[in-house]
Amino acid sequence: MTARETVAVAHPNIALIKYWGKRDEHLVLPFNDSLSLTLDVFPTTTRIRLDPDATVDQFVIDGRAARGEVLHRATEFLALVRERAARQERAVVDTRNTVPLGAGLASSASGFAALAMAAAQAYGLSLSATQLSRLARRGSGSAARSVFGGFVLWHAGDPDAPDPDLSSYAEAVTDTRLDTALVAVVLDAGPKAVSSREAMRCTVATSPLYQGWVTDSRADLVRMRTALRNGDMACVGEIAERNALGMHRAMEAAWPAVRYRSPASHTVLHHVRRLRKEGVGAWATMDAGPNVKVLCASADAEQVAERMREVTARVVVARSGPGARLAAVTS
Ligand code: 2P0
Repeated sequence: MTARETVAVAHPNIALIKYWGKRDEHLVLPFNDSLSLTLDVFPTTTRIRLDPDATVDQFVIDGRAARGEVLHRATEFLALVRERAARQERAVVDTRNTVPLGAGLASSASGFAALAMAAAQAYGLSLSATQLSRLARRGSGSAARSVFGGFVLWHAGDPDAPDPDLSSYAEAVTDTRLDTALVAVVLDAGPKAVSSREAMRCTVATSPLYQGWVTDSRADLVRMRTALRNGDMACVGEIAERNALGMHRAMEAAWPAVRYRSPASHTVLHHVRRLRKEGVGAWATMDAGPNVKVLCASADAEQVAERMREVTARVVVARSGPGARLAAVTS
């Protein structure tokens, strides 16, 4: 038995152009490109050690043995890494999230990015960042983006390519100096009623608004890249808010309807619009939950956070953060 341990750290990311819906469930290939900001808060730290004597993988997440769907997805992911590395040993994995319970900052992105990096290293796969993002994608789509820091573009890829898996990966967007912040407004600490995986399936299969949203997202991405290059915060904010609200409208038009927006979410969205009318540069985005994240220029973050505290006590300011990294390899 080896005592060699690999430790990796990754941060969550929030999409400004969203990923919602897979055209290939197995390979986790999305319908559209997405663009995100990796955050500087709430890292996930994952430790992995291979155990040649073990017959199953062991996962402890935040001090508790993983089970059910979480364990299944993590084990399938390690099986993929083992297949690529032509190795057999099972692993002992310990993952610690620092995101406060229910803060609405997805831990599956940071979780699978950290696991991909730690597992690749532990099983002896030498991967470039691009290859690592492809691998992380197989665990959870949004994890492909957390491999990189700052603004990140995830290419949906080409379904007709000889190997579609190779065509879908993330990369850093470096042609911008826009210094943005995301002010997370935490409304609900409870677990979500419908998983995003299930909600995506339902939206793709039944929503009359879905294909229109995908088409809009492709145009949004082109305009967003120009706005980032120009350092145009207002344009970036507007595109992000419209893209997120369009995604939620598409889900809400599905059958059965997927509703992540609560009455409290609408109160916060209304408050953000009120701030804009007062001349404050603030734009909302939302993910698979009721919490709202408010995008603004970094210089305005404290003012925006203060104003958001008028509607809720729990507000967290995040800025641009780093990509996934190896923290240690010990023996
Ligand atoms: C995003 N979300 O772009 C979108 C917007 C939530 C709303 O990516 O099924 O956990 O594991 O690939 O990555 C959440 O979905 O989904 C997500 P899977 P994931 O950030």
